Amino acid sequence: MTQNKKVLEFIEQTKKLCNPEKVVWIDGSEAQLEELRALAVKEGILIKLNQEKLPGCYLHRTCVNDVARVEGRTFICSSNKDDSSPINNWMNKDEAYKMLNGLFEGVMTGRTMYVIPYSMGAVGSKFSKIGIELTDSVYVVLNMAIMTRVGKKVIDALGDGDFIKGLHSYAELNEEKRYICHFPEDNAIMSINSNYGGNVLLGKKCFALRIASYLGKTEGWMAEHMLILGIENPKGEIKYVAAAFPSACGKTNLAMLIPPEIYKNKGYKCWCVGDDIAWIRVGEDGRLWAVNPENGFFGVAPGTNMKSNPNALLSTKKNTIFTNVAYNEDDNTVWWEGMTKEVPEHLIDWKGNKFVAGKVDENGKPIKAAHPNSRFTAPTVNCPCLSDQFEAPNGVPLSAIIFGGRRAKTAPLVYQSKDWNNGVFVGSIMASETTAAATGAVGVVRRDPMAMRPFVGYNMGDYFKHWIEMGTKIKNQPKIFNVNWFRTDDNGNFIWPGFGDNLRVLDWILARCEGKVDARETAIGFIPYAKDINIEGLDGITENTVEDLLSIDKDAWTKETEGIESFYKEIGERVPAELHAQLDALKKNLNK
Ligand code: GTP
Ligand code: SPV
Ligand code: MN
Repeated sequence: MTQNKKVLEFIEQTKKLCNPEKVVWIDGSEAQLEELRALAVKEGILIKLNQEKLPGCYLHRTCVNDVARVEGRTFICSSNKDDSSPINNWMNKDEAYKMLNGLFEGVMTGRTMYVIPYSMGAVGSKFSKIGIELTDSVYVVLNMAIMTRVGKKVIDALGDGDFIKGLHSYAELNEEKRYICHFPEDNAIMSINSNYGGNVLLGKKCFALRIASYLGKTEGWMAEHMLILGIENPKGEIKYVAAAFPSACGKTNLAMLIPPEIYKNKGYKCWCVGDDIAWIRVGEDGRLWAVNPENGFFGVAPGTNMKSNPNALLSTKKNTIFTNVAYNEDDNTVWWEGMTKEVPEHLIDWKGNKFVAGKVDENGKPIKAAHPNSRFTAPTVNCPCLSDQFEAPNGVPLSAIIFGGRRAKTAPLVYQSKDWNNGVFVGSIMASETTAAATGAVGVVRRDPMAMRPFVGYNMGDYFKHWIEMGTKIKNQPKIFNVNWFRTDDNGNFIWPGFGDNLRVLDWILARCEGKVDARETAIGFIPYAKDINIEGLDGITENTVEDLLSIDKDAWTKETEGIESFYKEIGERVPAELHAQLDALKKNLNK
């Protein structure tokens, strides 16, 4: 398929190491993919779903110990320990290669090794980058074929150029020997003993964030864990925003937002450019321009329904792979918690057992039919609100950057930073309650700067520095905001309705960008006047509720500054002086 010496050598070396029975090139043709789907069904890897209701759709169940990203077993491997920071895992690169080469030795014996040439970004665009993933997993091949552009056209575009090497084997799915390793100095990724999402679809978090963030630092651009959304006003003008929320904190939902009635009636429309990753560059006009390097959505299934996110649900109606959702025996379809009010009568849960509604586990917690981190892999073309700029080679210009997380109390519904460096500070102090997207405890508040804690490919202090430096290169800087859809009342219920109604907050954000609305300056930044958040047509929300959602608890924020201080300390001495100065200023302002 290619004369590219580096590609051929990579394949030869891997063949020697892993000893596959045969090597199959993925050419990207529908015929080949259809053959692989049939093979996966035959081998019990996929279940073919009702082809009338869900044409081209399949269900996959992972091993029960392999249901999310494993941050504890994810490593940046390089020559210098300082290339990473204490909040991420680092391994000496030579030791990592030695250990991994041991684990990969002969691992594909009797198996097929697939060669997946893939492009992150539209094939041939000058901002796109190419990777080759070698894997023994048909599941990975079929997911990569949705999430990225794959096949011959990519190899042709590569010519004799360079690429990111990716090697994956599900090996024995042994969690004790599971490693997701990144070699930024060598443009290489090695992943073993998992067969789940972000651990193994190497184009996504491994390449498009960890390796790409490192490339971005070296080359002067940014790879971010951000959705990209276009908001069209009644005059037909479209403004774009990018937003970074930690995993399972609402990116896909915001990216596919449907305007509330009163906005729809006025003529507002929203367009999805991306739901998870943004590659961002300074354009010739001095603005920031963002592209979504992916070609599919790997979205959280539970909670997705015709009310919360119809565009996501509609995106999964054809050519989609479902992972760890429940199986509906009655009509050979799928189900998950929050899809419909009524629980179908005959469900098989994500582990393959008969589901009994209301049954609890040994800790008294209700057993779920679908895993909380169950997902759909759906082609972007399925999305009813996909932006016509989705494949624009230069991407879309950003008016605003939005940070946000799950905070039950401290963070207000929305606030605006004072300037770029203050915005970088706001991103750096992001904190959020953990979710099921990664293994470990759920609901614990942890710092997750720019939603990149698990995804930055180098030292977090240097990453902050890169943000500060980018600011000096952007003539027309986007404004930077922070949002929190997740404040709760005394009973633990979310106060803000969220989802489509988040447009009401975006509306204020865009008005601020255009200098059309005043705001109140506070210690943490600019807060809206409650009257300026449009609550027309919202049940049970009054100006007082909004006032409450926007309130800032001085004591909580003072405590917050202590948390930030120790977090900066934990990252170490590379946290830039500019951010320490921002923290000092915040402390001073809170004491005023
Ligand atoms: P990753 O794919 O892991 O990066 O997640 P994500 O950031 O795309 O999160 P997603 O949009 O899938 O949402 C995750 C969960 O948050 C789902 O259960 C949603 O129902 C819930 N959620 C999203 N937006 C809102 C909101 O505005 N309000 C509330 N209360 N919940 C929301
Ligand atoms: C996330 O966890 O942020 C995801 C899912 O988008 S995964 O691809 O598994 O990283
Ligand atoms: Mn994500």
